[in-house]
Amino acid sequence: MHRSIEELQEKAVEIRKKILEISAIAGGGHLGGSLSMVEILVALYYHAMRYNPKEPRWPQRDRFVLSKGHGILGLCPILADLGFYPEELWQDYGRLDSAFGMHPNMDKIPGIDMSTGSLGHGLSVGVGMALAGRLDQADWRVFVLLGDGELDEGSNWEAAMSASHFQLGNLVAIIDRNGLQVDGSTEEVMALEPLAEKWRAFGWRVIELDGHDLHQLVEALDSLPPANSTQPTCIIAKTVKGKGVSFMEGKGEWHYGGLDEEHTKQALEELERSHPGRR
Ligand SMILES: Cc1ncc(C[n+]2csc(CCOP(=O)(O)OP(=O)(O)O)c2C)c(N)n1
Repeated sequence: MHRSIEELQEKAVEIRKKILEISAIAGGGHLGGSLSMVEILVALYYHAMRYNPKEPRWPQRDRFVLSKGHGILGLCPILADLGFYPEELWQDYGRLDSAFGMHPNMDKIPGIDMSTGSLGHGLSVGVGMALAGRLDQADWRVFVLLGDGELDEGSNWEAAMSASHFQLGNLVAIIDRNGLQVDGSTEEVMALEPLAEKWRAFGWRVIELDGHDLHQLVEALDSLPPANSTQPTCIIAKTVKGKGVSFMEGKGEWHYGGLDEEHTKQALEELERSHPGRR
């Protein structure tokens, strides 16, 4: 189903509201980094990716690895909205033995291709999936969403090197470049810049864009070379941690947190006002 940019923008607002609602069930969650990646996920799931909610392991689907697994709050409302599972499933979010822990579990949640949470592994898994797709001469792609702080893990760079060595044009890494990690700014903790040059030096095709601009995201995803091409793509999406909630935006302390009633009300009102049709 084709959706207009305005419809995608509406979706992004809806998903942000759900993130706040679900986090309230457990009294908190990784809000900052879930809010920063909403448009990236919306562009992937409501525009670019191929999947079948009735058959979550459909062999011809595009694969998605949320390498920054702590962002589960952003992903779970999308999978429910698309019909992978009923919303009720997340009512015990964050409780012991629940399907919805603080990170995605592929054995418990339909639509999750890889259990993640321990940072630094998703891209290596993505390389393996892309190699398997290549062996099968399949036309599906593998999308891996990474945090920028996550790039401090050296395994990412081994994976980046092998992806270009094996000419995996069916692999797309997207970096949620919000500039913050748990303990401060990425540039203070372990400087990443010049980030685009690093990925180019590792043999990747690189696109830099505004990760909240759905026009740019859609255009970049539409411009991907075919899965049987030979160069992996890295999309560096510049974002704002805590995007959409004024008192969280750009604030490292909202990496993980919970909202009291008053702040929940304020945040939901702000999001309500930000609906594209109501601006
Ligand atoms: C191997 C590992 N070390 C530490 C953590 C704890 N941790 C969770 S989120 C996070 C910061 C990640 O920063 P970034 O990738 O920039 O995520 P974002 O800002 O997008 O939330 C850390 C260190 C973890 N999940 N895995």
